[in-house]
Amino acid sequence: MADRRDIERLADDILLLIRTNEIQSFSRKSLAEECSAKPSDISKALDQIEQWNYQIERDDDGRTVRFLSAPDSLTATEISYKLQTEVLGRQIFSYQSVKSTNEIAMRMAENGAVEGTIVTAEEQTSGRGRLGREWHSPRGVGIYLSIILRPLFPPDKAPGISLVAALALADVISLYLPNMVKIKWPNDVLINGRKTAGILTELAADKDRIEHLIVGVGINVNQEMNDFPSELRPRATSIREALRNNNLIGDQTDSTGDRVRLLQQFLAAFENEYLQYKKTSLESSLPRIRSYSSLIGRQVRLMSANEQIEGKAVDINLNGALEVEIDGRLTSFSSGEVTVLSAGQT
Ligand code: BT5
Repeated sequence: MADRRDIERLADDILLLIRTNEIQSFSRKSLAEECSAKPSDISKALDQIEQWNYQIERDDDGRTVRFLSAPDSLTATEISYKLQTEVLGRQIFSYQSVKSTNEIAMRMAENGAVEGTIVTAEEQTSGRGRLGREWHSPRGVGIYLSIILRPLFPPDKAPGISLVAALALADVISLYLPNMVKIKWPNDVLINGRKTAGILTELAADKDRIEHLIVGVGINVNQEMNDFPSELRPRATSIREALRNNNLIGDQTDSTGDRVRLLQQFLAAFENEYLQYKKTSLESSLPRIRSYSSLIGRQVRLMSANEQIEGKAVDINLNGALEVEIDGRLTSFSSGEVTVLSAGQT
């Protein structure tokens, strides 16, 4: 008699078989043969597949089976299916509810997890932003992802990674919402001026060597406005809201943002940017980062660890620092919190 783990493994095998041959119906007999299993276990495995919220077509007497659709769940099976990356997602750990995926990834990295390991969750109860702030992470509607990297470059090159991740994200979101996406240096992605995604890069390093680097990415995908706490509503949005506000979907669509696909697209885009960044820093990506920038050319107030300045943001340099003209002199900042002072975006 097969135990639960055996049934789950069989369900995985069947799933792979029927979804890679989506147009085909399979008889239970052929599934049993293909998977070297007993027909009675096939029924249990099909029940399991349905419990995982996959849609399958089982004819009346349950003799034939066909794959219909996968749930929009951030499971390792879904994320890895047809994932087009070499490194990112080599190991995938998917959770239902965690305090913070960055916290888990940091612990895994300390215990030797390989570069490219990713951690995802359907919900975070203490999602982290920068400087002790919170990332609102309601269940099932967003992407909460942490990526473990082990680059050989020196620690002072780490801050640029947030920008590179923001660039990958801006490119991917722009596939759905062309010309509406901006990057607010150093780590925010905005749609029509509202924050849609944030990046938190955390680092374990000594003076000249990075031990590991955790890139944490939170993306608002399917949130309705009511899903945001009231204080965030004026400043936040989700991809779904933006699509609807721009008449790119109807009100009735119930599953607009395919989170799995978006996550896979982001991982592929970020992998390319990361490999490029390791080779040439921001050299090749800077023109695109500049063109997405919501700050360049604007009068800004910047708060960094020990000062507050006002000036005109004129550029982002090769290290990813923001160059601000203050009383006719250029100063560059590698981190900080920026408010736009001139009319328009915040
Ligand atoms: C960030 O910080 O934007 C980085 C967010 C990183 C979140 C990811 S989720 C996966 C991984 N695991 C974690 O624990 N964290 C990472 P910061 O720039 O400090 O922005 C935080 C501010 O954004 C908050 O103080 C709010 O004002 C606002 N905010 C919080 N949740 C938001 C949301 N869901 N959408 C838009 N804005 C939000």
